[in-house]
Amino acid sequence: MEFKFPSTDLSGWRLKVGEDSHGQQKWVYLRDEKEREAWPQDVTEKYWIGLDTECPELPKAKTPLDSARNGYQFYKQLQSHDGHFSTEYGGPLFLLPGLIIGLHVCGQKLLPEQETEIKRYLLNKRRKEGGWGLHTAAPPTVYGTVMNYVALRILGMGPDEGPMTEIRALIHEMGGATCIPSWGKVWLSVLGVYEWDGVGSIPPELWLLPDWLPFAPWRWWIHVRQTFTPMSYLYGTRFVGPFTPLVFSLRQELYTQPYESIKWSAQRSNVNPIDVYNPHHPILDMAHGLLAYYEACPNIPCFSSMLPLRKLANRRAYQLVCYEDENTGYQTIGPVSKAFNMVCRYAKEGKDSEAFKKHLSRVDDFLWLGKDGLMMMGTNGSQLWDLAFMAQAMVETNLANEAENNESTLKMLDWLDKAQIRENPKWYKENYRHRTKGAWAFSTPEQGYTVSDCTAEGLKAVIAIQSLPYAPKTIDLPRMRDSIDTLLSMQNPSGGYASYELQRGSERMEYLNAAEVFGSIMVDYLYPECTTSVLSALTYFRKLDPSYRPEDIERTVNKAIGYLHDVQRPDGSWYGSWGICFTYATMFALESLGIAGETCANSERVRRACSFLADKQMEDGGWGETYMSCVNLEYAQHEQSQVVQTAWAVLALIYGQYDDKSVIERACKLIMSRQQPDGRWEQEDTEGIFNKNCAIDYPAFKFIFCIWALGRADKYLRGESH
Ligand code: LAN
Repeated sequence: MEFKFPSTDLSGWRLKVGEDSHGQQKWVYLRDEKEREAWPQDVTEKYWIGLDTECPELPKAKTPLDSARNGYQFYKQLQSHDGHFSTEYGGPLFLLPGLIIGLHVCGQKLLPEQETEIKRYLLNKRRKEGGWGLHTAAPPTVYGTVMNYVALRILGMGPDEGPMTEIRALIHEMGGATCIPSWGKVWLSVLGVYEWDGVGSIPPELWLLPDWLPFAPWRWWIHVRQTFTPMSYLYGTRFVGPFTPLVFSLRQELYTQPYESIKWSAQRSNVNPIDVYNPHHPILDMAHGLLAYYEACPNIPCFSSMLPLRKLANRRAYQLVCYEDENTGYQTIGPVSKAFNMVCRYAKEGKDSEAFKKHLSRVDDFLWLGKDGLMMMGTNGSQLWDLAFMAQAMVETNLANEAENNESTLKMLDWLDKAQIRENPKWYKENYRHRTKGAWAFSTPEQGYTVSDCTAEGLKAVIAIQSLPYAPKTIDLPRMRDSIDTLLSMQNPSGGYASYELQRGSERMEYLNAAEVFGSIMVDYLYPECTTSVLSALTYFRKLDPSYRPEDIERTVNKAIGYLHDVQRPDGSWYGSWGICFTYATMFALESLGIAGETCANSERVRRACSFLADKQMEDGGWGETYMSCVNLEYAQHEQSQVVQTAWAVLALIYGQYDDKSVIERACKLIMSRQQPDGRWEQEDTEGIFNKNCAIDYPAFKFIFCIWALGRADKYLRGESH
């Protein structure tokens, strides 16, 4: 029988915004025709699902500003009633399987329509080589292929249905699931298709260590410790879900030898080299070797006295899981900890507990229906991040002053107002959190994590909109000062800024990195992107309110500039860790240096950075870098120019006041030539990255940055500098 790709009736899907908390977005399926009629699909829904939006053709753009205006004319239709622009945030392929396994072991199922759309997504994202990689742009690995195969099986695909036989053959060809990376080993053990004995120790006892120890976990990067904590609880309690027929079947399907004959203790550091970005350091393997003795203690009668320690440690890890849940409205910091924490709460408190129910009620926040199906996003959205840039672009291009855009701009201010975090977290010191008062999070205030550059861009957006003659001063000075206090609290001694917190430990902590697929994750590193956003925000703020902490701001600004100078590469560029890559970071660097007064006219560094970019312009006038730049730390040329990177380069050159205007002119022509008659730009290659090795998409960037660059270029080419 021929295999039919699963799909639901796409006209039944709607996006609900702000139902449970500010900025929340979740897709719901209406089964009833009457309901559908009462709540018709809008442009936002049709656009993201890939249906015809029937948007009108706009007058052809003659100038870059016309083109920017058309771009916003289109993009404005994707603005929600609450003011933000709901956006897909996909790319990573290791997130959905965690959620699917997690729900399965807790005896839960998503709605049938959600399941169908997830299957469609996974099958659409399968690579021509036959499996899945770490993210949609990468070739297959054991991690991606095994985890997504398991997800499809849990979702009801038969072992030989459609492409499953072929996928299984690939898994066997790659050595079977024994050599899956460590996070995969953990999920498979939770499901009962791997043995905990095959997982390197994840000791919750680390949470009993005194805080002064240089490797104590509170010093780790927040994402790593919030993932480690629930993992260590599940490991410490050796949690395994129910032994269903599916579990027994998967035990047969995933391996190249009978399950019972596998020597599990030999698998702890067995990882297929095609998966490895960051090999284990010998110190980690040594620690695991020693810990193996400790883990064996309960089996040796005279050592069972160790058990109380494990019990105490499990209790401590569980307490931290609860703190995190309560601090974030049960969303947790991100999608990995979301699924792990949910399983912990189920394991300890059961399916009828309040906590577990609250977890379930916050699953949909992470799911997004795109044109290829339903995915799990990198976060519960990128609400603040997209909106903050769009707001600044609107003001800097003057589009915000055009009457037809006033309302939309004010809605953005309203969103920002409600999105600022007003207090520190409930479990602040108890959960080793950084302050949040006055901050903005990457997504929503409920998720509630301060990010240095999100706070900075949020503040810049507020300052920009509130400078408009028609805008109210909704966010008053005391509230801005709160966010300045947060920003000032986040600078590291070298002048640089990390992402969520101060850098709390030595970069040598990387010796303990057990996640073979990611690099540079163990502590919060310093990033030019984060530093530049803060630098720009402080510079704008002190013009607005020169009386507030002037010496502190002055010192912080100077140190930030010093840091940026220090990390500029000899070729003039900056390395980007969150966007691709040198083009991205160089844009941020030149923006903030420009605001602080450094341009081509007075700075050799800025001239060097501009020449770096100008040299990379392609024949057709565009720029294009692939995510391999981030992986290999070396500029990797894309075969095709990309509108987003072209826009970044244009902005960078304008910030640096580069004097060869023909370079900018050609770039604008390219961006304009790619604009569709209704004002949109089509999606091109992925724009973002994290942990050196995992690409992540920022589909709103093609609107935001093209509009921003074209609008600014229009002025620049006409000789106005601002
Ligand atoms: C993000 C997305 C936004 C990003 C920027 C604001 C762009 C950056 O400048 C600071 C760091 C931050 C907030 C960031 C950190 C890591 C995230 C949360 C992500 C890349 C989105 C997904 C990723 C998260 C770690 C994914 C889950 C995977 C694990 C390895 C736990």
